[in-house]
Amino acid sequence: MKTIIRFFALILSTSVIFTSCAPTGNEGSKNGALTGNAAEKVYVAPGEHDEFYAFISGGFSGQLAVYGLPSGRLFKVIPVFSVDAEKAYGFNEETKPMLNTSHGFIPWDDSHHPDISQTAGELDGRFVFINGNNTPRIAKIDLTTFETTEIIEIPNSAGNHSSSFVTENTEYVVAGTRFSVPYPQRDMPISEYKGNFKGALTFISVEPEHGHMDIAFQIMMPGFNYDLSHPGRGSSHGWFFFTTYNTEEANSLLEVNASQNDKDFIAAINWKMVEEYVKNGGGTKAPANYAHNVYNEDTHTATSTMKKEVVVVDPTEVPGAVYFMPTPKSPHGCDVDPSGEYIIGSGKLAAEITAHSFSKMIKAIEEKNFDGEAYGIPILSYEATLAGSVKQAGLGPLHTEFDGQGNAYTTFFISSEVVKWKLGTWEVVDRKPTYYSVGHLMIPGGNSRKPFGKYVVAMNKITKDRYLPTGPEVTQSAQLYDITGEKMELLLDFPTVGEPHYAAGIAADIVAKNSRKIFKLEENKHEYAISNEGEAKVVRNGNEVHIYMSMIRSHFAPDNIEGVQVGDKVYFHVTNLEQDYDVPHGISMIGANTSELLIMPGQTETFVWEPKQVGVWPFYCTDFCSALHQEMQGYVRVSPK
Ligand code: CUK
Ligand code: CUA
Repeated sequence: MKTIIRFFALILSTSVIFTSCAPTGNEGSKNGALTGNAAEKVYVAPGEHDEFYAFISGGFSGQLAVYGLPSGRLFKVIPVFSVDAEKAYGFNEETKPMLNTSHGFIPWDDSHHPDISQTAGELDGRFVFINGNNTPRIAKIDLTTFETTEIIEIPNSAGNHSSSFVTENTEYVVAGTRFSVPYPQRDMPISEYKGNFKGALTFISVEPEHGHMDIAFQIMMPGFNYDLSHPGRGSSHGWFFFTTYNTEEANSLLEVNASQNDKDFIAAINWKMVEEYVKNGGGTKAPANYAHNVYNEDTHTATSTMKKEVVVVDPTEVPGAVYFMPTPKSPHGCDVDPSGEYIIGSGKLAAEITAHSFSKMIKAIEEKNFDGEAYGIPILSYEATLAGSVKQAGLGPLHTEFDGQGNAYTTFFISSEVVKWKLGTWEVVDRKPTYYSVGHLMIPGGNSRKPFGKYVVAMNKITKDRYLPTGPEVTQSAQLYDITGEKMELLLDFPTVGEPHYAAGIAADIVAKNSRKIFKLEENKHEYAISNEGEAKVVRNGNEVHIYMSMIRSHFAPDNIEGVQVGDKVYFHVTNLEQDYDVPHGISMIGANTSELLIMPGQTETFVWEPKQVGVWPFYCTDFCSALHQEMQGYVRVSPK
């Protein structure tokens, strides 16, 4: 066994070299399978709209990018976990609280897995949830405004990776810890990891009307790494599945310490049972410290609240709620097919894909077909839950999506390809190379009961020669394949923002019809809003100066401001009085330690300026808004103290 492990470890560590050669299945040209009418299939004529939205995570950019499919056109980068100067996110006073955490203001994160809210197992297009890995958080983006409207921090978690997937009525958005850590966090020797660290699986309830999030409970699991997760659906609704690795509980994963076990587990959680247990007073209210940040769309202002308590559940307290299913070789992806019957675990150190059967799992539980236990949690017999496996499919399987027509599509990182195979017969139907080293893939709706099985998007880790060179750093890349035929067909490469991990796609009409165009001025409840130029004013309060300013094509009011002194803290509260769609104005000040504000019609935003030098300092509109845009300007006179 050891030799095999070393072999895979070698492949993994040298995958870059492998993939820079022609990947398996490459038809010999740089375009792989490109056929004559690919251009036609991705062409969206000027003024026409795309058929799908794709929300592609930004990875280390911390953001979420919105693309159209099939064109691959980038529409918007939604700031989520990182500050964004273009939209003043994390710079203006209104959104700063969104990035508050128990560690203070954190201007960055690593965003991986977007998931769209569901009703009855189908995408409803109301919200996108996405995880921040580094300082564990889950964000919610409202798809009427395409803005981040809520962020909740996850206590007792670290490397919040098996997140943020939703149950089929969006009862919960679920977050699993990648790293197990001491619980409660404390100063202790790292070498005492085994048996002492815990892995928190967090179920965040989502209130149906506005989608407000609240941590319902955390299940404190044994100290493994919890890598990815997916909800049960259809027949398996009520369950949630998590891949694990490092079930050896090694505190150092140098060498391949952690991959000694031939099989790790998929943890199966009956969350309905745990929910019931907690409703009946089960679990322990434990002290915790985490931020809950909510953006209010009436006041256009976010508030951050520190929460102090969380309900934790020891899985052995709820017999029958948690099981382990042995799954070969450090499974990464954990994917559930549209019917809910098959749970696919992809052992990233394996050459095959493992499918568990949900109905067999239930039978094995009823028959107590166990193969031991781990920390009091029953381990189901491998043979008892196994539905089948796709043999010799490729090297390094990672993630699987479904087309709703009985086919599954799995990415292979090491052999750099997407492999199409059949659920139930486990035979490979087609394989196409990716350029290069694919991570996740996405079929719009592929993580629901009703996939829109028309395209698959592969998100690649390595780009190399696919675009014009741009110095040492080249863009990361996505590739679009047509999957309507028996064989996949490569249609398009397009660059991505940051490192794309997962993505979520949805038919455009479900979202577009609810997209909000404007905020009404008379409904603006911002503390410093004004509703007409007559209300514009400058108010001094000690060394604070509050400017209530308006903007409308093409002037500011007030536009000449005197009485400001060096050492003052000057607040610009600026309201855009426009009531036409798509007429923003922008503003900033020379030397202001912030970004510009780009203010949409009917909204108010605030920035702070602390002038350091006397003089008469101009300001101007930063968005070309009319023929008189260059006339949209003003002055602030700064006098000595
Ligand atoms: S992970 Cu990136 S390729 Cu964070 Cu979903 Cu598998
Ligand atoms: Cu307002 Cu340019």
